[in-house]
Amino acid sequence: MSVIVNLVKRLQLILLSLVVGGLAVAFLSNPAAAETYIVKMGSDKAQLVYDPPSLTINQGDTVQWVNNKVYPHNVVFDKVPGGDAALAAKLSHKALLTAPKQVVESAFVDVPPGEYTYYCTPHRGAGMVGKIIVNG
Ligand SMILES: [Cu+2]
Repeated sequence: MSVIVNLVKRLQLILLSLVVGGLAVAFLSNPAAAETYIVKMGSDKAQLVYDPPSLTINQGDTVQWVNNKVYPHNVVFDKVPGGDAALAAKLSHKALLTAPKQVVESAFVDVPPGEYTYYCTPHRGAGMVGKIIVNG
């Protein structure tokens, strides 16, 4: 009788450790879901700015730029970590956006952490510059 009781106890312990282990693996291997952030091009008060001008995101997140006011606007990355010109070009949207609420987006997937700066070609002189900080 005690043999069976011991066996059941042992099986319970094994089952419990499997459940706990499984939960731990599921919890640790589930990365935070990727977010999508919106940057307005031209503030609601029609200032020549990106709103917000600076944005901190995580690797894997996406940024959408929405044509809001006083367009045309565009998004041209000039400085990216490591000075990678190909990466800067890939993230940029040089074509001028002329239609209301037009959207362009860049996914910051498989990119190095650090500061990414960009500007709007027609309004750079007016101070329309932006920054994306990608957390490592
Ligand atoms: Cu602009």
